Amino acid sequence: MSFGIPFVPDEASSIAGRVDALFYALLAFTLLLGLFLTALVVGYAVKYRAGSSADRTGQRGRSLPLEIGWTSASLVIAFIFFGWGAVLFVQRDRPPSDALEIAALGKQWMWTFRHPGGQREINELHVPAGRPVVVSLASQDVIHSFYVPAFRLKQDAVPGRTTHLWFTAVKPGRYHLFCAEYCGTQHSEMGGWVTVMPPEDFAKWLSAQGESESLAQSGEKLFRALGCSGCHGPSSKVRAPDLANVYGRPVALADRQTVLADERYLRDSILQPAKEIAAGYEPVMPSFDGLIDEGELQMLVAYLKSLSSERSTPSEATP
Ligand code: HEC
Ligand SMILES: [Cu+2]
Repeated sequence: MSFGIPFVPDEASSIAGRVDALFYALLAFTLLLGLFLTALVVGYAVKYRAGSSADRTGQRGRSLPLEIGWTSASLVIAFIFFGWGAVLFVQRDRPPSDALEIAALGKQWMWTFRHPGGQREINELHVPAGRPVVVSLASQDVIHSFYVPAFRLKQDAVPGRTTHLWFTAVKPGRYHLFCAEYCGTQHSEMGGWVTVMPPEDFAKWLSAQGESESLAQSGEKLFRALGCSGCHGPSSKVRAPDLANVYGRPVALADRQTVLADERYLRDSILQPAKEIAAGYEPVMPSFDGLIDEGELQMLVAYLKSLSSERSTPSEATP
């Protein structure tokens, strides 16, 4: 639905057409309303111009049906647009569980990406067409925003948490990637390209990147290097929870609450262990805040996720 207008970017993701449909519907509606109101303004200006014989006594009074009519019509129209937008919002917020997971890290002033197989890219992201991809976004410093106009998608990368953006690219090509949040002096240079390839070409590209350690494998090495395994490993002297299968499960906390062990829980357990203590354990785990960077945190979380059978892990989902 680009109407052949050149300044509109390609519709390169499965959601782009739907975003545009809503945008153009809103545009058309506002235009019609604007024209209608302009017509009224001009019409009345002519009718009540100085010297005209129009009735100015105001005796015709109000029309109740008319007032109720236009008020409820506006309400209905507002709710239609609200519902339409809400449905799209929910769709763009729920990645399918079989999506290819790519870890993205924003830092002043570049985007770095890591594929499930460990392949790294900087300011370039290669993805297959026709397959859902979820980009998990973290920031090393300030707020950045991952923005691909051709996908009609934008998501902030916020320090201290992981956010997600998912898409199914539908059209092979090369599309601009931007940082859409002012993030310092070289903000305007923070960007690059997303290259969408037919699945066969993508598979070839991926294998041409050479053998590399997967994200989860890097995480496993860190898990040993940082001494996590000293407490969480099988031969540990400290009583610490077994982390196999922790991801995706409900965890009972010492304060009798229960939380789902999602990505948020894993990262908080590592950076702020005192915040949520697993029931039945002593709060002896040290915080790793400041000792590891965001990239290392992504690796650790990928490793912990790979220990879980609750969900197919990104590395298993690689073609
Ligand atoms: C000094 C021992 C010790 C070290 C080192 C340690 N942990 Fe822990 N960890 C614990 C204990 C004890 C708990 C349970 C109490 C709590 O929730 O804080 C725990 C809890 C956790 C949890 C929550 C588990 C659950 O079942 O809810 C995660 C995830 C975790 N640790 C990951 C790590 C990672 C990753 C590292 C290394 C970067 C690490 N731990 C290093 C002792 C340790
Ligand atoms: Cu930025």
